[in-house]
Amino acid sequence: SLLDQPITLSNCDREPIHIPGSIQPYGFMLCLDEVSHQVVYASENIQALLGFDPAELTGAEGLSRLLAPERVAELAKAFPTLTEAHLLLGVRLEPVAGQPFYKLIMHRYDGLLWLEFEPVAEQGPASLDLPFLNAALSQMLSAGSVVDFCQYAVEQVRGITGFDRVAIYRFAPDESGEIIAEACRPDLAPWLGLHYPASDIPQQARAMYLKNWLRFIPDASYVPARLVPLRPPRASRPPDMTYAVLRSVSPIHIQYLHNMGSAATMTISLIQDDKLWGMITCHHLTPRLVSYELRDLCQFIAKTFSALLTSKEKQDEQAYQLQVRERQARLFEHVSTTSNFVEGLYRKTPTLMDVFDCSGAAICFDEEIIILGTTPSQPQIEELLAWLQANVPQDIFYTDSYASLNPAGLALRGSASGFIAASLAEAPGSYLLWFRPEVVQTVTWAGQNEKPQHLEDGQIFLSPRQSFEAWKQFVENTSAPWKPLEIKAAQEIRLHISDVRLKVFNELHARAQ
Ligand code: BLA
Repeated sequence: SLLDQPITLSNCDREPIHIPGSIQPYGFMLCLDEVSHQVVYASENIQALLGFDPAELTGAEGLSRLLAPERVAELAKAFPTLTEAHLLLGVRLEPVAGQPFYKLIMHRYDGLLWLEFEPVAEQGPASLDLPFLNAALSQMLSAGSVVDFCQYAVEQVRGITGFDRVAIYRFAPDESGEIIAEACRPDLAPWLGLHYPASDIPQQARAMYLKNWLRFIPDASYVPARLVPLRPPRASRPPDMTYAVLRSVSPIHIQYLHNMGSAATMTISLIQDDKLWGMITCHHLTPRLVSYELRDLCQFIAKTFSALLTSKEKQDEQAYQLQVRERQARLFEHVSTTSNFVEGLYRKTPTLMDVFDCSGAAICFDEEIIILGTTPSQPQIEELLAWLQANVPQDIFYTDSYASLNPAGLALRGSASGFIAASLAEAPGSYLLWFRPEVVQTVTWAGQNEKPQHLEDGQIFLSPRQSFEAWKQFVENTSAPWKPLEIKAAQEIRLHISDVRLKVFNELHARAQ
């Protein structure tokens, strides 16, 4: 099997996590043939939990070993209605006295009826709390920005579940992620703002999380219980646990959780336009059993979040657009009220670099270079101007990876891995420049300051540090991408300056005549 081989960043995507053939043993599992309703698989921990051999569940009367006859009849009625969606029932097991109360979570998938039995958690209310949901929804609707929206969601989920830490992890287009909101115990070091590389969550896991919104690991130090075939199964591979609650988690991820110091986690997908936008991730320092009902409530919050997300992102975009327009208008006012347009661009705030997000800007006009914020050095800017003149015919040019176009860009990663250049009309060699540094240098990577480690057998030690090194190579010399509205703003500034210069020129010309 794959796990007998050393795990590397490149074979991680191939671990078949949907068919582990084992479960987390805090509950137990039966799989019934969807046609004959006979028990095909049973988890081996039935022996330990209930005190009898799972083989006793074979035969037509199999379920009667577990449940009272009325209950078996009730289940049989529900079987035809099952789909991939979970159906939840409370059950008391028969005939052994002193059994804990179990919940039965059922679904249909892969030609099987899945019966998962989960012991009832002691803590927490079990029923739907409508006033809570109403208040939670009102709060989410009222959020004026994506960040507030995320903050409300993590506080709600922490309020419901009591996890030590609840965070929202948002994916970037390159599938790396950032913690953008967090609610945690005050004595824990915050993760807010930390970035994690894409390889921490491999592709097949991302695909599964689009189908199954919530994953729960109440005790990460569990020993998996095998799912044992009680009669010859139809498929030659273990059954597909994509929708199973008790699915045993990848041992690689379990190792990762140990290294992270997490004893229990719950993770819920946040999905936008059929893509994974992010995750609500909950961590606890000690094992923690959260009831199915409360997990369901959290899933409801995550689905509501997902449904509202696009409108919140639009709000952010509109607020940014408004801010850019307003600053641009004030910049134009400075330019119009100063005799020299160059001075209008930098003497008063907002300056040229304040209109949209950038780390530095330069006004290169008439052999003179005026710099604002963090920029390359004067000679480096001169070299850049020469490159632009020789290679770029467009009035507006932008890149988020200058080094991929010109090796000279390798020297500019701290200030200008990306830039926008607007040539000034009727002034060859004159440009306005906006700069952005390399992303790698502007974000904080989880585990960045840890030493990379290898296990003795050559396997990688699963800490964020290891995959950080791999990730870095992909994104070196790249800045954050320029937004269309930023490029448009640069274009408008260019045109405005052209207008102002033309007007001044015409006035001078008229006076001269
Ligand atoms: C899964 N890795 C995951 C999941 C998360 C992370 C959230 C999903 C777990 C779930 O839904 O229950 C990573 N968790 C994080 C990160 C944070 C967090 C970044 O809380 C930040 C705060 N993991 C590695 C490497 C490999 C790897 C290098 O770091 C492979 C070589 C594998 N991660 C891996 C696998 C899974 C996973 C296989 C799937 C686990 C499963 O569902 O079975």
